[in-house]
Amino acid sequence: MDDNFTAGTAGSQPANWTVTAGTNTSALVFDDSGNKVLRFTDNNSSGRALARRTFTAQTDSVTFEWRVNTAAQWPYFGMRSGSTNATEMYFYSGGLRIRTSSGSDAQLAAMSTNTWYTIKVVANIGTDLCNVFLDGTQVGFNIGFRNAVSSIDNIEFASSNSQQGDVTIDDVKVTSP
Ligand SMILES: [Ca+2]
Repeated sequence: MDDNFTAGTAGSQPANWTVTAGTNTSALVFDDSGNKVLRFTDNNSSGRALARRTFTAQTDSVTFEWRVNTAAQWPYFGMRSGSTNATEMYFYSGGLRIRTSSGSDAQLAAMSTNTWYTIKVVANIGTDLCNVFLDGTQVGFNIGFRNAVSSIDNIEFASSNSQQGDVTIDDVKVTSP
């Protein structure tokens, strides 16, 4: 799966994604100076917009890569098996975080708001461990999944439930060996 949103229509929800948007939030294709992106707009402190894309279930390993530029705290990026999170990541307080199996967060690297980053997560479904790369530099080493799973079949992006602010996503890739 490889989606750069180029085929999308600005102002419309992206094709092949399931969007759930709370009051005063949206997830729409946006024309960013000639480059189409997926823009989450969130003006709700108790709701969010979420976009999910499903794919053929993978049982070996999955690589999930995307570019992100966030103005907001607590955007969410996840890999899932049905409704169970295998990986669950956030940006908060200047850092890229991953939620561990205990429910606490580990900060992997510094990140800034309003800056483009490429994040890549290589998930090994056999061992329930993942490696995380930020702009090509490995920042997470054999981190246990949020929950052990036997397959991965969808990814999600979302703005924050409790915070307001925009999050922009582009160049989403899901690959498997
Ligand atoms: Ca694009």
